[in-house]
Amino acid sequence: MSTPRQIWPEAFEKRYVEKGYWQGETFGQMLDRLDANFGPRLALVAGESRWSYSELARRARIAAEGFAGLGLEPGDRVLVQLPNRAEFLATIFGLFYAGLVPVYALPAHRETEVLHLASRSGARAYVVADRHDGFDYLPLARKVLAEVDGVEHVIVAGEAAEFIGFDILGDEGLTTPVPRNPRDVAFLQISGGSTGLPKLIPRTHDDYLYSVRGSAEICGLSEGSVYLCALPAAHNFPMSSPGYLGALHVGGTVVMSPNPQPEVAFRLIAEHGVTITGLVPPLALLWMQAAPRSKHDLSSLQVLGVGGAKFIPEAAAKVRPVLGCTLQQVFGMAEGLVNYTRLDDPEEIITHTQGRPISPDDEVLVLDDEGQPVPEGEPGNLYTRGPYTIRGYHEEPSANARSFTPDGFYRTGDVVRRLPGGYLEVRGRAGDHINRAGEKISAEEVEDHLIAHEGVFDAAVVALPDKFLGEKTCAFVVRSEEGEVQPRDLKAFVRGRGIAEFKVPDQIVFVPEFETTAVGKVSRKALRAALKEKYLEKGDAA
Ligand code: OOB
Repeated sequence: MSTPRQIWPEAFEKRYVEKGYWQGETFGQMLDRLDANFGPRLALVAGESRWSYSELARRARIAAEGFAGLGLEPGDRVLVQLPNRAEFLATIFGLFYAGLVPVYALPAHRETEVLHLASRSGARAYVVADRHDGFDYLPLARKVLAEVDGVEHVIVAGEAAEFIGFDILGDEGLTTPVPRNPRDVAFLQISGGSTGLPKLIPRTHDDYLYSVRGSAEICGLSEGSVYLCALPAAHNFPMSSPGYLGALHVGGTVVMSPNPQPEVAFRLIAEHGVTITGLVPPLALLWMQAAPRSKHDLSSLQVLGVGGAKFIPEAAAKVRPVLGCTLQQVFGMAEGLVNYTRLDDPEEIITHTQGRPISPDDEVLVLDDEGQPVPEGEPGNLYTRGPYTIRGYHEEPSANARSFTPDGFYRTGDVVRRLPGGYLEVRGRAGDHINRAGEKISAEEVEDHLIAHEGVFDAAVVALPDKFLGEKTCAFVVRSEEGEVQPRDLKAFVRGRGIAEFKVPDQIVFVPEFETTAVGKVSRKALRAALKEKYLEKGDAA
């Protein structure tokens, strides 16, 4: 298993350093800086825990000592699957401090994704919670340990059973961070790409911390900011747009919400004077529905970031009247590029666009299908490269050939219009994934699970419009001969394959056959498009 790397051509590196984007700080050094600058200030509120910056640093240094004591070496990968709890921050900063590389899994991931991420990243350890959301992770941990070569240690937040508990991890704590090159990969994020299982996105200390600083500034963060982490902390959005890292960078406070539901989040907003948070569109809609009836005082909230999927202008226009705060649209991707509407933009821009890039050196191209630039205002395919956008996934030669141009632009798969001032409006997507409430689901991955059922001859998975989720998954299924399989059997079967619940198809439609052309099978892409069109034409997709 090769060590993840991320390399920009020398001329680009030079420019990014000269312009002050890459400042040569590692995450380990960042922790020391935060401790020195903000020691007694409140860094984190999570459940019963209230940690100052010094306390966060102390916990992270102890965890770092523990990780190092397990024999993990600088650069080793550690799979982290933790919900929004205090241990999340102690773990990731502990790993950084020990020179280790977190690989971020979502709490919703199950066996299939976790085994894949552990083996693909070459992880040597797995940090996981005992239970969350009614799911017991310990049997999964046993499986990872037994089945993934290379994973030697499991560290558990909560009841550790036979595994290593947080309480016995370290003792005194490391006193200085294990040195890393700021150009080294700091962590691996996962992509929500359109083919197969998630790909690994290597982000460096230099590139990522630039996006954190840039985001903190654009989002108006200061020492008085209180950021509510409502989405799963492993996501790029709550991590750095501006996220908990942005809030910590400026000496603000992070409040962890165990889930993003209004009844939980509103109480935290009122109790801790939350000033800013980030949500995917369906949750923003839910909050707007719940706010007028809520007994909690939400008046501290100044900024609501909404992103991950398209927020329609009609909904966007309601944010200020209903929640009394400024909407900030966020169009980002774990691969890099993040766009924001600016807080002082005219209302029209805030409600109708998905913002403009963080950096003057974010290069954005909008091209037609032949690779030619389209005129401003016309829709086209978005390509980008820049000081915090990766040049390739970890160990994915064929995906890299598809997803990156020879001169290093990332093909985002998004169709956008570029408007005056460099603002982007997201129009749709060329790629074949489903964006279900901000969760990206690969059609191919779900099809593979369906086809594994003996009652299924073939399956094609498409996105159907959904008022609340934005998109929902619909699987068109051709039964095998004499097959009797029913939708609920198929859903149970797919769930039983150990995948994240959000990937289980929302709807299953049986069709007698898939049309094929004279030359044989049509491309999956064309097939999905044809099935969807036919289904929507019938008008019963509501
Ligand atoms: C965020 O990151 P990912 O990696 O889960 O997904 C990226 C994709 C984009 O390529 C685009 O297709 C879609 O999600 N997307 C949006 C959007 N924000 C993301 N589509 C329409 N409107 C938006 N505002 O989703 C992510 C990462 C950082 C910050 C925010 C979101």
